[in-house]
Amino acid sequence: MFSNQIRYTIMDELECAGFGHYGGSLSIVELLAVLYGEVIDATPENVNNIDRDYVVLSKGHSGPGLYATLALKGFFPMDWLKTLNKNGTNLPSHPDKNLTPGVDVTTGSLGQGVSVATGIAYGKKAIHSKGNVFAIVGDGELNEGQAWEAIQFASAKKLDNFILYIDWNKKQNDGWSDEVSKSGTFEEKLNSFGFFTQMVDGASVEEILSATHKALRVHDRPACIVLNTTKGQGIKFLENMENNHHIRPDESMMKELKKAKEELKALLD
Ligand SMILES: Cc1ncc(C[n+]2csc(CCOP(=O)(O)OP(=O)(O)O)c2C)c(N)n1
Ligand SMILES: [Mg+2]
Repeated sequence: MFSNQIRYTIMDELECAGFGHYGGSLSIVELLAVLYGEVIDATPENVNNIDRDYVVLSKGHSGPGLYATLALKGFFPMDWLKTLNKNGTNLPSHPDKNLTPGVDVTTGSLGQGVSVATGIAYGKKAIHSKGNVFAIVGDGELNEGQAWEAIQFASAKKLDNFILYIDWNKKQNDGWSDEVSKSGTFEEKLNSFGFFTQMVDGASVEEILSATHKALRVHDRPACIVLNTTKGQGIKFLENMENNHHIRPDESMMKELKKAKEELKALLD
């Protein structure tokens, strides 16, 4: 399964780097598998085609997840993953469109990616270009007011070529999202902002795929899919860890992570 390959590759890449954003990279694995495995038409060959689909990873700290996916899809050599976040790398911890083939938008400053994504969707409409824009935003990231300005804009302009995925993993970098800032229910909220909104199990490739197909059939408004996920998804040891946002594993932690990686490897063979 593509999701297992992505998850294994993330674990390998971060092990090599010695530290990184495990939690938020792992919670979007199933989504990345659906987008790059089943839905979007972006390939290394059609990067210059304006009619292609765009993906904006607004929660840019999950770059290792995107890199694993792009490498597996042949956008750049798998070897590059060993250079994650090292001096001179093409894979900085947060995506940079000028450095990494397949990265559509430079992100990392939270909140901004949603604005850029709606701008691309609006631009596509203006020049009658085909293709859709898929944006991935974090639940903590939605504390940023700028994201809501973009959401209102998408609704006003009826951007039905825009799909927003909210990675509702309930945590941000320094605690539970609801304890940092009360967001309310994303599903109700996005509905009230004029989006066609669905909520799915974010660990289910089937549910994400079917919701995405449904969203693509909506032709009068933008769509939102709230992904009910777990931070550190798919690696029990990490799911159970309180602070799993950015980890620099000590020796005993590394042992656990290596064990989890080997278990994933068995699923690939
Ligand atoms: C504008 C801005 N403020 C603060 C940060 C630091 N920061 C990095 S990740 C993060 C938490 C993000 O939480 P969430 O969006 O829920 O991401 P996930 O749980 O998916 O990792 C913060 C505050 C940032 N990158 N950009
Ligand atoms: Mg979160």
